[in-house]
Amino acid sequence: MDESNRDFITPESIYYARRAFLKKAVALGCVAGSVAITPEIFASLADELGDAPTDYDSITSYNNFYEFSTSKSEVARLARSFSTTPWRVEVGGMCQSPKTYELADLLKRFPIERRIYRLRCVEAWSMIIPWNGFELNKIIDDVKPLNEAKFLLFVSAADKSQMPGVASANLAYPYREGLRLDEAAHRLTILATGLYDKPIPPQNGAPIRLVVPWKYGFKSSKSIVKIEFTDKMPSTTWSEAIPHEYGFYANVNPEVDHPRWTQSSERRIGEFLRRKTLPFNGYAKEVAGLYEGFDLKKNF
Ligand SMILES: Nc1nc2c(c(=O)[nH]1)N[C@H]1C(S)=C(S)[C@@H](COP(=O)(O)O)O[C@H]1N2
Ligand SMILES: [Mo]
Repeated sequence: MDESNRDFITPESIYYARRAFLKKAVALGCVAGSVAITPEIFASLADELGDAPTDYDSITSYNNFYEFSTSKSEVARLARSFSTTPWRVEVGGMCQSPKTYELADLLKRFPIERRIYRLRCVEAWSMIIPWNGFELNKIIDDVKPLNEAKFLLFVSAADKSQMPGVASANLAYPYREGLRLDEAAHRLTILATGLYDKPIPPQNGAPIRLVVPWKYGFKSSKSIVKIEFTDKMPSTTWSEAIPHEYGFYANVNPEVDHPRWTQSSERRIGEFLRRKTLPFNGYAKEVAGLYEGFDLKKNF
C-alpha cells in the first residue's frame, strides 16, 4: 500500500479521508507505506462527514450476495471456501484493445489506494467501508472505448458448483449490472480488491468487485468476471426481476421512495437512531453534474 505517490486530483471527500489518515498515521509514529495499517488504526479514521467506519465484523457478516444466499447472515459461511484462484476479468465489447486480465496483473499494474465510502443499500441500511482498490477509469483508459460505446455491462461469477443460490436459481444468473460510461469513468467509481487493508473476503465480492458509492448497493457488483462496452443501455438483473422497484440508474435519492418503503432515512449498521438519507449518498458535490437536466424521478 503506498499513500505517498498519488497526487492525482482527488475530490475533497477523499482528500479529507486521506488527510485524516495521514494525521493519524503521523500521530501514531508510522510513515505511510512502511507500516501495515492495522484494522484498529483504520477504524479510528472517519469519512469526510466525520463518521467512523463500520466495524470489520459487521461488514463481513451482514451481506447481500444472492449467489450464495438470500439470508444476509448465511452468506459468509456459505462463501467461506469460494475459490478465487485463478481469476480472470475479461474486458471487451466496443473498445480498441480488449483484454483479459489475470487478477495478479491488475494488482501489479494499478496502484492500490484506500477509499472510505458510505454504502447505502436500497433496503435502507448503510455502512461505512474502508476499501482498497483502484479507479475503474484506469481499465477504461487501458482498453480505449470506441466512440460508440456509451455503457458498460458488468457480469459476476455464476458457478453452480460453488454458489448454492445460483444452483437454486433464486434470481436470474449471472448477476448483471451496468453503468453509463461517464459514471463508470468517474473518479469515485472503483474496483475494490480489499477492505480494511486485507484481501476482500468472499462474502464481500472476492477477488474484485465494483463500488459506486452514490448509487444503491446493488449497483456495486461482486466477484466480477467480465466487463463489456456497449452502445445500448444493458439490461440488468434487478431491473429485469422487478422493473418498477429497481431502475437502471439507482442513484441514492431520499425523494424517490421504494414502492414498499421510504428512502428518506436509513439505519446505519451499529447505530440506534435512523439517519436522514443524503442525495447521492452524500456525494452530490462530486456527481450531481453527471445528471444535469436529467429527470431523476423518471430515471430512478
Ligand atoms: N454479484 C452480486 N453482487 C452484489 C449483490 C449480489 O447479490 N450479487 N448484492 C448487492 C447488494 S444488494 C448490496 S447492498 C451490496 C452489498 O455489499 P457488501 O456485502 O460488501 O456490503 O452488494 C451488491 N452486489
Ligand atoms: Mo443492497
